[in-house]
Amino acid sequence: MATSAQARRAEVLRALIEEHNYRYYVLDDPTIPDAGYDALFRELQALEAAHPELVVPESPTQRVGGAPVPAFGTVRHEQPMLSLDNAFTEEEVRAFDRRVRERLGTEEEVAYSAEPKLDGLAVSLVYEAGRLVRAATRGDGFVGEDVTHNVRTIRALPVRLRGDRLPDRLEVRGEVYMPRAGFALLNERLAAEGGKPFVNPRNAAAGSLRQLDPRITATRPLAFFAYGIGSHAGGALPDTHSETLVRLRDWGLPVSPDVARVVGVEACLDYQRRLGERRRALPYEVDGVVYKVDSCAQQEALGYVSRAPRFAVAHKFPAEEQTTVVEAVEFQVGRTGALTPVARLRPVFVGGVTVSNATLHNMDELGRKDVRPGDTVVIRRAGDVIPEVVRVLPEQRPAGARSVRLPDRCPVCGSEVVRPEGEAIARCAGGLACAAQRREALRHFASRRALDIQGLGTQLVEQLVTLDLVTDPADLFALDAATLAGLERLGERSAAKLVAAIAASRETTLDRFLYALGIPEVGDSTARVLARHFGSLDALVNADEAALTSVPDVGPVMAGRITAFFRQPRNLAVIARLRSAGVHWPETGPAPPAEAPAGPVAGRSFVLTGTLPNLAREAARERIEAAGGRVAGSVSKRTDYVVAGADPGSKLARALELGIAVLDEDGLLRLLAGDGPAS
Ligand code: D41
Repeated sequence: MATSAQARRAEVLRALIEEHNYRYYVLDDPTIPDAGYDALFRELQALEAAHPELVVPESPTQRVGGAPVPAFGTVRHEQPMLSLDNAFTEEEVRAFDRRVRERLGTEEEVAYSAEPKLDGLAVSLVYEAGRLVRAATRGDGFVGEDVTHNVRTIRALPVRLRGDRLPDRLEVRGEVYMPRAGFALLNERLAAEGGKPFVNPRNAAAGSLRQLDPRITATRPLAFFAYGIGSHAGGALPDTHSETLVRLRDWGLPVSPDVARVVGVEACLDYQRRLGERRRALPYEVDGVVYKVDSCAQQEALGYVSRAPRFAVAHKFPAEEQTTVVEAVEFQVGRTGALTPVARLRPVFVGGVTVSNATLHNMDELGRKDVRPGDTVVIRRAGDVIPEVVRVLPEQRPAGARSVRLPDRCPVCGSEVVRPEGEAIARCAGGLACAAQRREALRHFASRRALDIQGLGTQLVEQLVTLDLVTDPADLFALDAATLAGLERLGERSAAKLVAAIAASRETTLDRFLYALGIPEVGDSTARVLARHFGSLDALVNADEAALTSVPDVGPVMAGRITAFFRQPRNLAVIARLRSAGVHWPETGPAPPAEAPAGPVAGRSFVLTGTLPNLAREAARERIEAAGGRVAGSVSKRTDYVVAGADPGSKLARALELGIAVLDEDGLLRLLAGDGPAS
């Protein structure tokens, strides 16, 4: 038997852990490092293991999930869970607001609570005397499934409410969702285990919540935001919805930090536009915003139509996924000759624009997705990310649809196409004899992070290459205004401006110049590292593989690419011509032996991928460097941390493959603040 001191200690530990959970999940303001939290948790676990009678259902240790259930029970909601009317345009929202004011008989502007509309699963949670006793899915609005055993594993959700003025019985409504970062990690894990990935965070949340085995749910990164109260008994509630949300937060329930009280319909629309701009950087998926009349008295006066309240409306963002038909699959040739399969689509409106092409990345991806001309496919365009084919709808495949083969010859120049054994990427062997490669090399050379030649856009490059005015980047510096003014869509003024921009680009920096050369594998981060390390172009050109691999974050593959590039006489000739055309940069000479970096992440190597919710890429880099770390362009065994935001790329997959620690923005900031590794 546990002593009474041990029982008291268990209760203290539970309270401490709950307090830290609240600070972490609800206030987003943790006060102890993860290691301190873990120590408390382990102490409680040990105590409970030694004295099983101390275990209570609401103990934080019970979040790992109990025994599987044979089937879901059903739950009849005390108050039906209503649905929301949708508005797709600003006009529809203004019409909603007019109807509200007519019914309320007021000319005055109405106050609304504006909230992100999370793309998850609506649930109802019943708390009795502050304890979670029942959790149910929305179901058909009247009867849902009993998912109490699974909801208990969601760490963001209190199993015990805190604070005072608690009603005897409280039914909380909210959305269970999966944050994007967790979704990406889950899919990577499922793929590594040979499982089937989920198509989007919503499906992942639904699939995870509807598990018969709560031990599986416990491993899924589910989260929760409360958006209202269904019914309650005992105790008074606030008079407005926005105050209700504050009350829910005080009771320990997570509420979206992005809710706002706004007055009048134009402020609603403003809110929607602003959230729309942040949409892609939010840590969770939203499919719109919800406006709710803020005053509870006004809500009641407005009442309901059939199954939706008259006091609320969902203003949807344009859908990010749509289906359409693949009309053809063609191959595009890139800067390094890589052949990229591209689906030509029947035009479709998705993510706010009309899309008629989507990349299929490479042959492996094409094979995996098995996209064939004639197929009906799901297209996704999130934010300003390039549209992609998510998947084929196999049941809609027409009979006789033929799979796509890699062409033997480059579709642009007719040169041979080679695909080294085991590589995903097939390349045109034509080099600069291929107009597509010339065009892409020029575009890259002029791009923002390279020599940043303003006004040298895609169409202009296309003309310069087609008319054979420019073969390689060095030819750009021989162009004169008279020649340029003869081109389509380029007047004399723009021609003169472009000549000036080309001239101005002569003065550059070594890292920009290196990046502009388009050495395979060398992105802007690597170019920066190389420039700093070698200090002069000649030192880099003469470096052997051993000298290169001694540079932090340069591995043998990259070193091989770099030496191969500088062995090519054609590349050296282009460099020589660029220099004699006047392209120059300050040469600093070899970097002094680096001072031992100082700071919380001294000497640690980071790779950034995806869009972070708040920090721009440059800002993240500056903070990492200020804390003594460095940022590399690619993931290798020597990478210490990968920082992943929304829509991470292959770098995240590689990090997981290599077992490298992955951080989100929060984790990064905590690490930089010296809070110890948040893994
Ligand atoms: O974020 C959401 N998905 C959300 C859903 C929200 N923020 N508020 C909501 N409010 C309601 C009312 C006004 C009817 C209580 C909702 C939903 N309903 C809802 N979710 C699924 C069906 C209805």
